[in-house]
Amino acid sequence: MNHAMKRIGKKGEDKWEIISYEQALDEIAEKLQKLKDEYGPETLVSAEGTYRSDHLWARSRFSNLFGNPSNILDPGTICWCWTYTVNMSMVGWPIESTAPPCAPDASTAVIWGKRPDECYGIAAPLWRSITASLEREDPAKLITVDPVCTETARLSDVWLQVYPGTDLIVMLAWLNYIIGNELYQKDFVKDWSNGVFLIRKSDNQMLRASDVVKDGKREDFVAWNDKTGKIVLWNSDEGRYFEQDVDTPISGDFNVTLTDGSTVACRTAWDAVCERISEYTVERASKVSGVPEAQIIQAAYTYATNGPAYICWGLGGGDQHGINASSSAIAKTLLRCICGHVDVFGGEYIGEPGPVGQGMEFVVRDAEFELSERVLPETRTKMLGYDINKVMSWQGFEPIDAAYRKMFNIPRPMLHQMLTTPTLVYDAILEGKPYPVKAMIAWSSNPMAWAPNTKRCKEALEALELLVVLEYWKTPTALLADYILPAADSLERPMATAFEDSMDFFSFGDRGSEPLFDRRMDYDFFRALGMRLGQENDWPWETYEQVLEHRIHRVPELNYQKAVEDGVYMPYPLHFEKYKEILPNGQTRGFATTSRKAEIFLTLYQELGYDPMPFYRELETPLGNPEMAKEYPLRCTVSGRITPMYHSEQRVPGYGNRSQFPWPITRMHMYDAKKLGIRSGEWIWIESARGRIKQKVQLGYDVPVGVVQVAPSWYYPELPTEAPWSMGEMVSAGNVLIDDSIETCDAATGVWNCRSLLVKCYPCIDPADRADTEISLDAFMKGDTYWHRQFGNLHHLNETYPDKPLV
Ligand SMILES: Nc1nc2c(c(=O)[nH]1)N[C@H]1C(S)=C(S)[C@@H](COP(=O)(O)OP(=O)(O)OC[C@H]3O[C@@H](n4cnc5c(=O)[nH]c(N)nc54)[C@H](O)[C@@H]3O)O[C@H]1N2
Ligand SMILES: Nc1nc2c(c(=O)[nH]1)N[C@H]1C(S)=C(S)[C@@H](COP(=O)(O)OP(=O)(O)OC[C@H]3O[C@@H](n4cnc5c(=O)[nH]c(N)nc54)[C@H](O)[C@@H]3O)O[C@H]1N2
Ligand SMILES: [Mo]
Repeated sequence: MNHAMKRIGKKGEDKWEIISYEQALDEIAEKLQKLKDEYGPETLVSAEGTYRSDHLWARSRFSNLFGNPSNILDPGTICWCWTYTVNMSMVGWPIESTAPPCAPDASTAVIWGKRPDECYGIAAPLWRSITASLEREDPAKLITVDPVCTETARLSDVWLQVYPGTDLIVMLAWLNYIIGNELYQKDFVKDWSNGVFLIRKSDNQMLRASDVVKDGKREDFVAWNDKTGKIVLWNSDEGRYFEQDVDTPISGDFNVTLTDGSTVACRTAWDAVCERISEYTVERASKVSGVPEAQIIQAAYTYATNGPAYICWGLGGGDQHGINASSSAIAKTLLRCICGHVDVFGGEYIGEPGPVGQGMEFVVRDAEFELSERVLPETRTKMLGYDINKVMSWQGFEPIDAAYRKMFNIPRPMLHQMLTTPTLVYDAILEGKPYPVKAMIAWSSNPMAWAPNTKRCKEALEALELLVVLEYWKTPTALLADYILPAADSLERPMATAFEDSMDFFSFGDRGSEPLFDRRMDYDFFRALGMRLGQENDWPWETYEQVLEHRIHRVPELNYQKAVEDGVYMPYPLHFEKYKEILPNGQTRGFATTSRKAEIFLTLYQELGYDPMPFYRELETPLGNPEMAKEYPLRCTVSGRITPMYHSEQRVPGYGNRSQFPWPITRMHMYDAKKLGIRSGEWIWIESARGRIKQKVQLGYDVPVGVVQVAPSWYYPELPTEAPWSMGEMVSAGNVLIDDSIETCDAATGVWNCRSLLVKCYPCIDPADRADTEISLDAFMKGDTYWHRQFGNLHHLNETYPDKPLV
């Protein structure tokens, strides 16, 4: 896409008029204003993709100033942004990093549902860190958890070949083994976690200081002090107990008198966690996950005892596990905390925007640009999903933001906490529930390829009154647009990023060239639109170079040239155990959470009405859905990154990438294929209760029997754009198979399930029609073969050509 285009035909008909970018902006602004006047600013949804640029804050800024409650349709709901959020509430930092800074120095690397060599490629920091750790004199132990035999699985000391979607029960079994065998760090639990706080035995409610003393605060907590044989109160604001001489047990039953004089039976939060975990024995996990008990034990033992370890962030490790998602993120960080791997050299690094409590001489963070504080309380409650997936709405954001501001003096980034699960966006567009959504700006996003239930996604996109798409290519999503605007690419723009405020270092870069043709940066689009919609005072930076200058203005040692030439700005070396630091104000730093402790018992979840401890449920599996499994017997995971494909990108023929991966590939075990009459390399149908698609099958022994792995994100740019071809948008798209019903999404976060579905598979060509079907001698002699029958079928030709009988 090199020019702005306006639709002149019917939606999807692919008829356009080329107009100037300015005209497009004028018209879009006018239409948006009209829709805003009629339906309110909440009628707009922004659809975005995974990290394509550092311009996400500009979308937040535009949307906040527009008066939108943050209606964002974003794959971050199943990709990192939600674990970012869960981890913020547990340890005050998105500890599950895309590239763990300590990976080269780790003693144990856990690659949980991640394909690091394919995702980002072998030249990228993550893969290099892993290989560096394996090539040390004291090589790291490598643990891989993946249903597929990946490259890391092959290199691993232990490979847990789980059934897709059963990871959580394995995590819980690790915890069970580690706690049961006392392999955890008691000191950390006692001194740095909220495990010592008291909860009511009857309903697990965390006791608050306001429950036990008259002028006690709700934000403060209650522990038992063995030194006095009485309760002691925890001052969350200052990160200390209100008394000096304190020794808090991590375990025990206590009777506590409340302000109303009644007595309540209590226990420590840690005891409740241990009780919960005791349900998940290694034996139980082994049966559910298909992983031998000995392997689960070996992995858990190694993780807990072999020194500093990290668990790599990966989509198979819970990100796309529907109702088990929250619990998976919680279980992983519980493991990190109790095994003492948090913020230690070689373990899980906790970053910071800049030195805490020592002024603001750090690079301006994304969150400072977003203006989240400008969104009014009455606007916030209108967010789609506000009361449904509360952790990913303002309800989860506000307490995390408060704790973050307190520690770091700046807001917590709202890109990407405030996201709406697609189902709720479809509902709003198609059913007007809870209010009509009429407009969407899709930038760096092809929801027709990424969002669940592709058919419903299409219905929703078609029903919009205004769809604006900012793109490089004419995608299936762009085909449904009213306006397509050409986007400038990464070489045509400068950049400054700490990866959505998740790192403490910054990456900078200059542009390689000015944008060609009429292409503009996404930032330019949001700014220009904002300028037309009454936001003139809030976009002072005309160019992105000026944005970058502003980013670095607080750091004396940086200027534009230096920043872009150095490429990386690391204010100081990695440093560890920061939670133990004494701050300039004399307080112990702790964690940037509401209690300043590591929240292994999630008070945020409890406050919002969710379970504060992890628990396992079956996803769509033969065990969970035995009836469905009769019709759809195979387990399916729609997953697996491959280089050089990037989501739905790199499929346009003629650039050298498509030739490497011409077709979407489904992996299947030999044994299943033999039973099903499926042969390697042929097209097969993959059908779920939602619909069916076709892909080419690759047979082998690298997936377990009974499991198929289907490739996501496929469409065919080479097919005609007009209906009914529509670039083959539904032919092989993995997400046609996916269930988007809200009950199958994680209640707290809206995460949907792409990794454990029930499907059936069958060849696209009826085996009877195969030209090379095997013929037995016996059948041949009897004249009972495919060939004989086909021959018989030719008799009608005799009638067609009576003069020349053929048969
Ligand atoms: N080349 C390339 N690189 C990319 C991308 C791309 O599209 N192409 N996308 C980028 C983005 S946005 C992301 S989020 C990352 C994602 O990168 P990854 O997290 O590596 O994503 P996947 O390869 O989809 O899944 C990882 C692994 O999970 C396994 N798996 C599938 N189901 C399960 C399960 O239920 N349990 C377990 N334990 N494992 C399972 C798969 O076999 C696969 O090996 O990659 C980024 N990098
Ligand atoms: N079943 C299943 N579904 C999945 C996944 C899975 O593993 N399984 N993975 C999920 C994950 S983790 C993710 S992140 C999503 C991926 O979802 P997305 O990141 O939205 O990926 P695409 O669908 O390829 O759409 C991205 C579009 O952005 C365009 N683009 C690239 N760079 C820019 C830019 O700088 N500006 C603009 N304006 N446009 C740009 C590209 O041309 C492309 O068409 O898919 C999710 N969906
Ligand atoms: Mo992603």
